Amino acid sequence: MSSLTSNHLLTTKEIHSYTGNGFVVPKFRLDNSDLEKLQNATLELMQTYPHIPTEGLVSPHIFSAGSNRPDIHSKFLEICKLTPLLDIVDQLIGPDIIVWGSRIFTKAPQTGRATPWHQDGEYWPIPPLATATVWIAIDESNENNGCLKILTGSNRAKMLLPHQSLSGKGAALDKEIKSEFIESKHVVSVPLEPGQMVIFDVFTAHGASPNLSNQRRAGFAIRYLPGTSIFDRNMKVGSGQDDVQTDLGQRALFLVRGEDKTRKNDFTIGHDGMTVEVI
Ligand SMILES: O=C(O)CCC(=O)C(=O)O
Repeated sequence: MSSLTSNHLLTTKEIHSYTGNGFVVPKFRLDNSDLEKLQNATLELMQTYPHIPTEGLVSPHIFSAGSNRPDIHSKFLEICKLTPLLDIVDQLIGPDIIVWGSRIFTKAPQTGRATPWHQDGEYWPIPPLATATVWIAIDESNENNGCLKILTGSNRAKMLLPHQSLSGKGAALDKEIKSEFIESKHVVSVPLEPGQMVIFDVFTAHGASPNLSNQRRAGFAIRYLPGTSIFDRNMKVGSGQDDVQTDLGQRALFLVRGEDKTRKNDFTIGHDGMTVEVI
């Protein structure tokens, strides 16, 4: 833990909300300067890579081939490494923390697509399956512009629900949980103000409605892996989406706190700016 005051830390009740309901909205939020940094970096990212659909800005914290703007990428990495964020993540997944991914999820006004119900674990090559996602609101995110929705308690069994393919249907993700597993009485919406965040587990089912409003809805999701899990580049999972390209085999990992307890994670791959994924 850092030597800051502990005001930003989760209470025991909030930690129980994460383990029992699958998510928590901490009282900590980005201060104005970090929020502005995130908002400006997002704008610059979109202006620098206008050919990438804004829903597909994957891992902007990594400086990769084709990029001539390391300064933008380092701003995202700085957000990933904020001490209060790491302190909170430490409370949820332990003191050994690896950033293995991030993504900007933007829903443009009126055209932003729904996010199909899914569990992230369905897509990720991580044994044992673990990750806490910190999803930070860049814009205000509410019922009208497609805030995140969560199926409370879906994390508890630590099992993946049956997903079906959406391939070729033009959906924002290429798999969704079969609808009979989404009981509306367990669905909660998570509206957030800019700079606020929701943290959810790798087994937590979530989705979002389309953005039919005139207000953009963008969020920055950071993926934190405990040092007791392996990011396995040989595992064949992932997305078959054609409008979002990712190469998990070349993904750069960043040890941001503690140590890699598995001693099997490779922190050299993808750090040379020569990878072809991401942006
Ligand atoms: O922002 C969204 O609509 C989806 C976010 C999401 O699926 C994720 O962060 O895993």
